[in-house]
Amino acid sequence: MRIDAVELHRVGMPLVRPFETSFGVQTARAVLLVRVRTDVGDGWGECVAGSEPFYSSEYVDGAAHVIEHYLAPTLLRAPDVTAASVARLLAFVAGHRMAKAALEAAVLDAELRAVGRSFGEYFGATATWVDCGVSVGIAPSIDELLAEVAGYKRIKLKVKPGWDLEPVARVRELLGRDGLLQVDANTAYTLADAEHLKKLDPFDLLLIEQPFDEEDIASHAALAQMIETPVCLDESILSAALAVDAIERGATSIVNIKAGRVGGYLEALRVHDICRELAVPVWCGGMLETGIGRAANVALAALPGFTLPGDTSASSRYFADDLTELFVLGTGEHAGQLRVPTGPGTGVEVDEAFVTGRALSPHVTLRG
Ligand code: SMG
Ligand code: MG
Repeated sequence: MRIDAVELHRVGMPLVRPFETSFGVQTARAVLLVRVRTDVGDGWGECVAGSEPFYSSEYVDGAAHVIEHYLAPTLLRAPDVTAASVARLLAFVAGHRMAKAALEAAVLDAELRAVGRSFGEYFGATATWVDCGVSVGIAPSIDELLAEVAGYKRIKLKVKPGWDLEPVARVRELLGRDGLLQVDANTAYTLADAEHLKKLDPFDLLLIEQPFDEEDIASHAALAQMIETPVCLDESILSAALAVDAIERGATSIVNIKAGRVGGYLEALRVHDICRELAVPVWCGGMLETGIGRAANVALAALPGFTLPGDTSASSRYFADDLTELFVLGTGEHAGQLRVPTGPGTGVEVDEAFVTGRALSPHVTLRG
């Protein structure tokens, strides 16, 4: 296809409750969306970068800048673009995976809408519903935390030094032995904390996610030797090649897959495929996506290697309203699950009036 224009939209999405992680408290998302206008139709992609470079080095202003000045001009100049060619066309820019992923997703959305195929079908989804977990931020008190954790297939608690053993013990007590429980430290510890982290072993956690620095594969491998709780990398896994390296070094025995973090859904599929070959379970991470990113994540989570519930919560977990239809948990036999969209592209429709009404700044249109 030929890309005629790339639009950048910034939309303010207030959160229904503050979301606290080891790196700070978030009360709203300033979402960067890209729309590609092509000769076969339009497509939308969501950039998962945060407003500030705390989860990773990428952030919204940086992503918008690199798209405007480097990535979009390249796609606009290319005579023929497909989702499968986007990564190669943009490889001359180092890093900036979340920015690249947003463009690739928009191109894929346009491409699939034009032929009436869904993301799920294109990805090779095998499930029609996916199990959902919920990520629970650091809470002001344990009682407030306990009030939050109902209705999902598994609970993930955000932890940091000073907020770990006690909340984990209390939530384990509430869930009982069979409840699926895991923790995410977002790099808040160092290997010097290994003895302390070993005290999590009796709580029978599914995994501990990213206790140490993004670059520190060696310490994760060392920790995995010292504790019973499986170590799962998130921030460190920036590509399929890095996933293989971390697995082979014993630094991760379960992998969190986030398309934005690895540069797009196509690389996410490669992470899934290689992990499946290596018999390493994967699960779908979340970045507080709007319906655009959530739809694509749910489709990804429907692949056969996603054997653990993902951070694919209902929209209402984060937002009172959304720029697409809301994702609502199923009931009865589908309690704690979300249905995989089957409509063309992401399968959700973007409400343009919502995007305009919540715009944080006038949108930018780039043309070839
Ligand atoms: O989308 O449910 C979600 C968020 C899940 O905890 C979540 N994401 O490190 O896994 C993670 C965090 C990153 C986002 S924090 C701003
Ligand atoms: Mg994480």
